[in-house]
Amino acid sequence: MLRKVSAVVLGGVLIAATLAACGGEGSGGGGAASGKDDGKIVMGFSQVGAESGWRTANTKSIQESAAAAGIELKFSDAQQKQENQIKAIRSFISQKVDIIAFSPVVESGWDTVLKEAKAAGIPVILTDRAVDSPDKTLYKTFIGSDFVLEGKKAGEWVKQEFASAAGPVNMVELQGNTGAAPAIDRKEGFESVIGSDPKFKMLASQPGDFTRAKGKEVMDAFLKANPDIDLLYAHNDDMGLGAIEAIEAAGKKPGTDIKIVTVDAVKDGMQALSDGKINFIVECSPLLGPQLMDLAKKVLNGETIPTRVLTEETTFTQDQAKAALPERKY
Ligand code: GYE
Repeated sequence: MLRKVSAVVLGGVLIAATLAACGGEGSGGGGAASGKDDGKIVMGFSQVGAESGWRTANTKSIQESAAAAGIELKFSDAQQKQENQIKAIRSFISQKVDIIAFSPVVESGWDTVLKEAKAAGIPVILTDRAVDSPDKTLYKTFIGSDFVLEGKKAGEWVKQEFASAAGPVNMVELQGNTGAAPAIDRKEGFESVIGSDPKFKMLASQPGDFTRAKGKEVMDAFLKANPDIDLLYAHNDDMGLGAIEAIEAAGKKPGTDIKIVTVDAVKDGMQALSDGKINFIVECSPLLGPQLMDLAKKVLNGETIPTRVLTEETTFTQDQAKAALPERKY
């Protein structure tokens, strides 16, 4: 690991002076004497889980780019539980890693553990998903997509697609896991475009936890309760793919009888789009690893970095998916 004192000094002259005066704050504060200085950055990363194709690609991106950047990665899979993420972060703090990065499974409830990291002088980078902590000094930056914009793009497509329909357009929505930034924001973005038009009716909207299995189960229930669904908006490809199975099992044609718009554009989603079973996908890139490693190095070098780093993304129609599939990396 890096010598703790260098990270602390770079964090601010005042903090360094305070630590020196307290003799390095006992066991929790690190200090010049702790950890051998082999110049290698150690990053603790707490991942949400392995709920979707997006997440698998994201994990691969982070692991590969850590190796390429010469950063030692301590990787922990939280299996979609916030308590596991908090445990992992506490363990990273006690192992005195140089930097912590994580993708918060839900938005709320992080202040205490983030304060603990700050008190230990360990910088934190949020990747992929945001937290709702009012104290922005608890993390250095947030790198990831604009989920509200993604929801808006999905809504714009729906508006266009049904522009000449007399209405009502009966819609159902599969949300991501409750309380997650992409679930909250993708819903909000979509509603901001569609909500004002009385032609569009949201018949049902429920969490499908970003997984294929839950997407299928919830869509199955939607179909049983609503015989006349025109459109499904799924917050990710995996839930859309699960829903396709439910739609086919109900004897309907996905992409034709029920139009489908999803978010992510992972390979399986793009395949279904090019096969005509999905109608439109809003891209959300999971390839955050290289930027994360770059930012981590800059933070530890004391460089100023932007507090928000946005990912660039596009959208795909069925024809565009056909063209993009051969080159698709995830
Ligand atoms: O869209 C979904 C995953 O946080 C952007 O999480 C991510 C989302 C992604 O499970 O597939």
